[in-house]
Amino acid sequence: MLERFPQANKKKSDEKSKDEIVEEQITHNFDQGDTISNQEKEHDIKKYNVTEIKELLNDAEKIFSKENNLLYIKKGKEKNIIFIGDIHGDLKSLKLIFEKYNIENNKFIFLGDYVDRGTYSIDCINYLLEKKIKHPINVALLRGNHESPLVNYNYGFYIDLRNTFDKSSMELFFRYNEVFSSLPYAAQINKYNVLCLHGGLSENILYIEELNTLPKKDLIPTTNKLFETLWNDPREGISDWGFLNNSDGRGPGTFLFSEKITLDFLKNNDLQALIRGHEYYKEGYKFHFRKKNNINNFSGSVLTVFTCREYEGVTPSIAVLNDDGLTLQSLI
Ligand SMILES: [Mn+2]
Repeated sequence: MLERFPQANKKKSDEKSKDEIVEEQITHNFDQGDTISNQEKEHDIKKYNVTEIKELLNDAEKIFSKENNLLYIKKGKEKNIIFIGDIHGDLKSLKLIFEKYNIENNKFIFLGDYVDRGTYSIDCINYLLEKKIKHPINVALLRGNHESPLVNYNYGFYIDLRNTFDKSSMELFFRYNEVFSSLPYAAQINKYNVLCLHGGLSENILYIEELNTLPKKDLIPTTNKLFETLWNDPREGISDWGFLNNSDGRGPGTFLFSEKITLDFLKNNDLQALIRGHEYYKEGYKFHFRKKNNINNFSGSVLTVFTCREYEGVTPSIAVLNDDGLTLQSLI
């Protein structure tokens, strides 16, 4: 279960050091990816050293510490609001987004899961933090369930840090995760009354303002309300009243939420729709449940967006919302 990609265990090596064997035991034999020199050839982006990363993290943390858990995004003169699902170390998707859409004229809502699984976790998170620092109003970075040390120790990010920074890796690992714990949990888009978050609705959150009462810097996270916000999934066909225990799926403490729960929640909070990431769909997106909004081309009350190209057979996608309605675009 704890593999980057279950079908992508490519590395074969006859000679393994003790360290490698220990790491493999921790990480269940996932592919360790390209070497740094290959990454540099492939992607013309800034490679940060340890000192520069610490500065980057300090600068980003100052911005995140001023943001509420529930971000309020105002649509101003920007042409589009762009929603980006799980990135998981996919630098190519990230670069395509900013090549296609000028950062000055659009707003970008990243729905979490920046590290783990894919090849370029460190590059992706550094690139995103750099964008956030330069354009704090136009870029929102929400927290995903992989922005937690218990997850990103096991699914690739920690090993990438080990491979790249050796003795500084543990210090960086903790520092990155401190900063991850200061990310906002959700965002509301004023003009369209859309709520964005990584996972889903939580049984114990009836009103979105409750997100602002949750503690910041909740590293693990420890509160059920936040844990479920980062982990839960919508699911068709489950009983109307509720939340179905998903221990067998994603593990203890996670739940599936129904159409009725969603429609009641949207109504109580005067929202039109929910946009979230967290789930892989081959098409790169999926609409869930009956439509309860008047947004053009939005054919459900929940939209899942998935943007990482490194899953087999996926069409990585983003969602673009403007006054004409919603469009889903593939990043091929
Ligand atoms: Mn996720």
